[in-house]
Amino acid sequence: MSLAWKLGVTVVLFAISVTAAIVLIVNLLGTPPVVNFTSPSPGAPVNVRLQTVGSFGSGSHPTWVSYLVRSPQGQWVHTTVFQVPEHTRINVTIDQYDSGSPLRNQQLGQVTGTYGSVASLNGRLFRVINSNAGNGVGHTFSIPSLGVNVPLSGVNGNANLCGAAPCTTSSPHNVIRFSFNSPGPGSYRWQCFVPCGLGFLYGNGGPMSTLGYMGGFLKVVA
Ligand SMILES: [Cu+2]
Repeated sequence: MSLAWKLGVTVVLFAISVTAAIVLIVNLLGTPPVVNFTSPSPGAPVNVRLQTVGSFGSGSHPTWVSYLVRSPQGQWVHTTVFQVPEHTRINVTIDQYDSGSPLRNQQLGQVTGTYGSVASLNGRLFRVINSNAGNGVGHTFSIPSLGVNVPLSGVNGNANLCGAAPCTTSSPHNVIRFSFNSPGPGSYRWQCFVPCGLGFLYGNGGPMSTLGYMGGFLKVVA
């Protein structure tokens, strides 16, 4: 092996490792915090509360739609990553503060993968939402690998909507509740399937493709 060849290989390997290090650092820095939910007693249901806002209102993307997670201590955290125990009933409450629109795919108007394949909207059970009527659907909460999909009804767009997170229940909102069983340990991708990234190509860029806004991970631990 000539010296030039050795040098060349060294330079290439160095470049690859530097690139890998940069990618790793960017990813680590870009990962939103994890909110950890534990059972009050072994096997007992876990209560998770989320909110969806039409515009986050501050930070690097104030105009973006976003989910937030309320910590067990009652603090709203700007993240979409939360952790639950395995094989446990997860009771989810979502305060939905955003307006809605008709779904492009009506199938996403169906509630699937939850206890009884139902959810409740402001206390009333439902199995499907006709998004072409009323205020449409603002977002969905969907965990594709678990078959979970819940459409979140929009609020009246002409109302005085909350424009900065965290929103409080004094702003117009819908309360959606449902339960599902957590699976075995792993990291499960969840996301909204309404292309709600206003101003991005087909609505699928920006918040739709950024962790911490319209998608995240359900982390399940033993
Ligand atoms: Cu959305």
